[in-house]
Amino acid sequence: MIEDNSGFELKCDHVGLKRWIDTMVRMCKPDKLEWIDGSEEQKQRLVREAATAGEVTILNQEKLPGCLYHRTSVDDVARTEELTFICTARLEDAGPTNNWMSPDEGYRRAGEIFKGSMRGRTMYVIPFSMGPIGSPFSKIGIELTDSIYVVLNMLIMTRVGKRVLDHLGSDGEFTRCLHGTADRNIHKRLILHFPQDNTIWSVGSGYGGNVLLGKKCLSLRIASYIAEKEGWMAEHMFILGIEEPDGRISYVSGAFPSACGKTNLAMLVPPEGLKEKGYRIWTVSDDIAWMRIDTDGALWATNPEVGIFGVVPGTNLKTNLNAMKTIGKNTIYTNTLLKLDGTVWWEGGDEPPPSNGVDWKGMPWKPGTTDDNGVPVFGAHPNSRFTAPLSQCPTASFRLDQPHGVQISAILFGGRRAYLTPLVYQSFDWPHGVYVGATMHSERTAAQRGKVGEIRWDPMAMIPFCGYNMADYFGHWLSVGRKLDHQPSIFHINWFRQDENGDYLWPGFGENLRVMEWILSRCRGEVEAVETPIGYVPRPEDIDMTGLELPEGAMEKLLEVDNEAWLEEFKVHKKVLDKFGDRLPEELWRQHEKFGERLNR
Ligand code: SAT
Ligand code: MN
Repeated sequence: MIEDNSGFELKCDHVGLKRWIDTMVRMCKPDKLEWIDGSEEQKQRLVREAATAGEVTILNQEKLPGCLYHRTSVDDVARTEELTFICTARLEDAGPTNNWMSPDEGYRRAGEIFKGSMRGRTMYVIPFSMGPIGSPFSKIGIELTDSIYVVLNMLIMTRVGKRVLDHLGSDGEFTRCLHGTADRNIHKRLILHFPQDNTIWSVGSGYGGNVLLGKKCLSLRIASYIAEKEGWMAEHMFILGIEEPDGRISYVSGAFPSACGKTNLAMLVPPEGLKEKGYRIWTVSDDIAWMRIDTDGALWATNPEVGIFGVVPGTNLKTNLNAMKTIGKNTIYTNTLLKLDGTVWWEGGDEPPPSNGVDWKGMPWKPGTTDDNGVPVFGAHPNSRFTAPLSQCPTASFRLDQPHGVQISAILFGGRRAYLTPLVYQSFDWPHGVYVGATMHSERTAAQRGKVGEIRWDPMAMIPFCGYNMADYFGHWLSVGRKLDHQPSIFHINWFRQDENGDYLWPGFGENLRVMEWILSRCRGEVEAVETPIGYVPRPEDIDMTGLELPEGAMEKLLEVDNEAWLEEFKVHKKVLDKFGDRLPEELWRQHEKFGERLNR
């Protein structure tokens, strides 16, 4: 085994871990090995090295202290779902919504790309914990990577270093995460998950969602598989606390697809009109929730991460004041525009475009720049990202390190639908809520490669992230519901409904608190609602509109349930549920039938 002579070597007496590293070293053939201990000293050295190598740019330290800039390759700017596989022994264990490869083929194909790919490079060993170290919710991973950018991001996104290794001890369980940049070639890129081996292999990419293996790969794909076995839930959800003046805090979690506003909602600023009510918002998570049934029969949730990997474009003081306050220091910007003064700029921010800059592709850019076809060129990629410590967020919850998490009162499903789906509705009960989640559709965003705007079925916002057969995943949801003595109510929301002219009917952002208020009143049984075939919809007068004027008829339109249109959607539901054949839990067909009856009544 090659030695770590970086001066940061960690003492490790975990034989299984050492043996695995040894095998990976023999395959990838790095020149050096370096353990990441989590110290500031080591981080600073790595920043200097990455800057010298051109892997990151140190931004203007007066204006953006501790901030770095990075560009990915042009074809490596979002998750590549078509190159992401679940490698289980049997195809049916991955299910019809996942790309599948046999473990043998996966190890062989990726192994060929990994082979010798770290020659001349350093392999970093990152011991990380998803969740507070030692909490019953938490899991440990070890990521091997040849990218300093990955190391620097993992240091922000997860709990890293010696304390994790100490907790792991000499025989603790951990997820084996191997990442190699190789030559960042899309034709030699594979993101492979081996749930049965608790292993992840990612090669040929440098983009966040593909390479920060603690995030989607471990915390959702591998964790969802483990969670089903162990009886808990790993979900693509934000967690938000709403504190009322009497000090009572209610926590809500919600699953929206990538780039549909989880981050904005998780740190919302109460709108002017509701200021008097004295709400205070607490951000627990903006992307992932691990949830457990506790001995009190309620559902408790933690955020396995400690950082935010958020979409930059569109972020400004009005849309997300708290994000703006979070990303002014110690932040890594990826694929934004780089200004000549060493700061960054993006579309939809607060500042006017600079007269000159370098765009996300590394090309000179000025306002009005177009490509060969005359199409305007963005300065920042639409999926450009910031990586920032959640602790810097003014609304960061004081319970982030609570090993026990927070108790969830309501669960939200949501997405982008220009038509059809009302602003908010409540499911009749837990099994109906599971049906709502299992059949939800949303418009595609820039967070995944593919055609933006196209309507995509995305059950529980987990379609790209469920590590096993989704029929079994729905069954698991139903079973968790049966075990809960205190079931959270399940709602569906849509901030993106449009009028005939394509204008948004709802202002969104901070105003969404008005909808959250209704949701909490429903949870407490304080307010009546209108029963419709899809669920309970608010009476317009029950949404507090103090200080917010909507055009005449907009609220009615926002809450409208168009029976004809839902009958069409009902047919689509059948099509998606049919994909699972016999494996789909009977209960979902029962829900489907009941839905049909309600629509035809
Ligand atoms: O790219 S990530 O998967 O990390 C972010 C997202 O798409 O939700
Ligand atoms: Mn996400």
